[in-house]
Amino acid sequence: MTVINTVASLVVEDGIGILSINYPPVNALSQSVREGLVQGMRAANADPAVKAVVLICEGRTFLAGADITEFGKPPRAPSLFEAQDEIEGAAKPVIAAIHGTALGGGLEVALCCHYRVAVPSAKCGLPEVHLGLLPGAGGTQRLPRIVGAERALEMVTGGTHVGAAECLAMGLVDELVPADGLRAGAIAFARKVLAEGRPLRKVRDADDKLAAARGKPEIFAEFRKANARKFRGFLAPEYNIRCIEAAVNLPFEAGQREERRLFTELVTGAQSIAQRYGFFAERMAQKIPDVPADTPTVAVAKVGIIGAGTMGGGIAMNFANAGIPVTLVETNQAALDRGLAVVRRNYENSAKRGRFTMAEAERRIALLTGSLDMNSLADCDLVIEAVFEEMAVKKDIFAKLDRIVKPGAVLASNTSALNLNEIATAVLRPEAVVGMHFFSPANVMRLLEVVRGDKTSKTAIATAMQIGKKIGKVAALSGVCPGFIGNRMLAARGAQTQAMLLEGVMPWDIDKVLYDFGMPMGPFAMSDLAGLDLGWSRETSKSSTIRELLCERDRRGQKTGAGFYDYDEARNAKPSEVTRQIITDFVAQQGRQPRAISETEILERCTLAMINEGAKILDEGIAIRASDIDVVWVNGYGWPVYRGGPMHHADHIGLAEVVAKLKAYGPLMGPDFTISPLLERMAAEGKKFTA
Ligand code: T1G
Repeated sequence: MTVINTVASLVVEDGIGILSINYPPVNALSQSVREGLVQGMRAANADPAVKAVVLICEGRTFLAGADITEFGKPPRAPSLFEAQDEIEGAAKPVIAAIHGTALGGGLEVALCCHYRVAVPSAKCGLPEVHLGLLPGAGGTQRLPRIVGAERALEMVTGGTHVGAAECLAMGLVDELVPADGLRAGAIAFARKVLAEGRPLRKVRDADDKLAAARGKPEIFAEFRKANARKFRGFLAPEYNIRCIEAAVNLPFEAGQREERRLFTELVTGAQSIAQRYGFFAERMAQKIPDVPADTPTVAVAKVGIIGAGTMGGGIAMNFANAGIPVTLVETNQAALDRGLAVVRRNYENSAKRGRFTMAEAERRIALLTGSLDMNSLADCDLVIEAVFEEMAVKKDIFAKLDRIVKPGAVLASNTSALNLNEIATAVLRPEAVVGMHFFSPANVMRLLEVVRGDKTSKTAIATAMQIGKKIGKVAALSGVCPGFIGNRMLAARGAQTQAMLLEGVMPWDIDKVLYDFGMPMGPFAMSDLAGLDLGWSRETSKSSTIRELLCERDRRGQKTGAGFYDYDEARNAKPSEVTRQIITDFVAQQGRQPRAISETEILERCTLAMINEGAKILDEGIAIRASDIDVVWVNGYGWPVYRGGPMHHADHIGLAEVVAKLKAYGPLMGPDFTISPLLERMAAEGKKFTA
């Protein structure tokens, strides 16, 4: 064996050179890997005993992309292009042997190989768009030459990981090899290539798939139109589309130059910096300083959920999707049947949309068992309470669970704001009690706020974080306070939006500012969607707030066809003159003078109030780090990922500027508003939250 460098080696077996990369954890294309590829290919090319080369990786995956930690730093030779040139320009066939996930630059390297084989569990993709980027090493030029323009558009703008079977069908992979025989299978394929005298096929030379799209600009116009809402505010998807257009309309070299030009613009831009920050922030959130990675966890083989309402049913689906059986407990048969029917309908709709087969939907539904008896939860490893947000109800349930559920199980509450420490007083094992706050719709929203009580054990925390990742959630740890991280900051924003209504601003003006900022919906549209009458009753209503006035007029939101907005039968919203009059009259009745408020003020009072509350959350130790706060807001509330999150946004503005603006707004921020001492201190010291 020839050791090429610390991460690469070359073995020659009966005429086949096996160039192997070993750079844990994901064989990212760091400088050492690039060097190993260049030197290894040169050695293989120069060795007359080598008739063909197999490029393979050790560990869990094939090359998983450029080393994201290198972005923003001075480039270090050799470049990825040099490595690709050594492969594509080789005088002998090079075969990529793919397992795990060949992603980004990893797939771009494989596309420079003459052939590609993969095990059935392998996946290929160009997910750079999730980093605010585009494939910058020829991916946008080579991929459409194999799969065609339309499929390439979907792959580069969706950043999806495509399974090996589909890659084979598209021609992205030439052969599937046995799951437990990648190396042998790749060598056998290399021998076949030699025996059959197959050509040194270069993807860059293929043109027939591009010719099919040439002279059809409508392909791109229709794709842009169909995805306008999804791509709203993002730069990277549009730049990816332009690269595929370049592949169709320009020679390879010119197309690659356009790709590099657009890549350079993106990689230095604020959006990609924010999205790369978010990539690492999600992974950092998994790390809890005093709960080490080897903390013992509870193996979760069976889950119990109390409450089969919207949340309970959605939570149950997460576990069924991961193949974990769930027992759903309700208080009466009608509620149980209703809950299970909603779950069934959700699965059937997903199957109808082609997300998976109806057989798969039935398999997941079969993992859900309904019960009216809490004793059926006795053997659960994890029980999640998802009932009405009422402390007495929750404590009663936990007291019963304490008597029923086996020792060692984790007892979780899905409470969105209540004091977990008080809930834990209801049991004799407070160390087993943890918060697992899912976000509605629980089977869709990625965020899981894991709440650590004063007595919560490290095992309970580690288990909640681990199972959260297993069911595809992004977990972030919160301490106990009203609203934890996300809802506490939402309340801080709400104080400003409610105050601005009383200053004469219309709800739709506030919603527009936050929607244009990148939020999926404004706060008032959200309220109409959720229903204005949560916690409201006609008996106690006193026309003392705008919400009460609306509810008293049966304007309770989308469900009644009117709330802050008026809705047509398709639930399309439009500003309401009735609401305008209600607000105008109420403001006058309060003796307030309406004033014009600029869009800038609306945005700043909302976002700076959130940043200030985030600083307090950090200062109180409710959040471990600022980036966890951003993980909460991006994944739980739809803060635009290309703006990083409230704390990243604060750094983008500059903390000194944040403090100066808050001071300038002064009393407008409200009589109870105080600037976070931590924020002031960090601003004075020129520090950043997310350095
Ligand atoms: N660079 C650096 N570190 C990476 C990395 C990467 N590309 N991918 C993962 N890591 C680290 C990650 O931070 C974590 O570190 C550990 O590896 C395990 O990751 C030129 C410009 C491969 C599907 O976007 O999608 O190529 O926390 O927890 O859940 O055109 O990692 O342990 O210290 O995510 O098993 C394109 C990104 C780059 C792939 C594995 N490639 N990675 O998931 O493990 S840009 C990507 C992933 C590019 C070219 C362009 C996933 C994974 P730590 P993990 P996982």
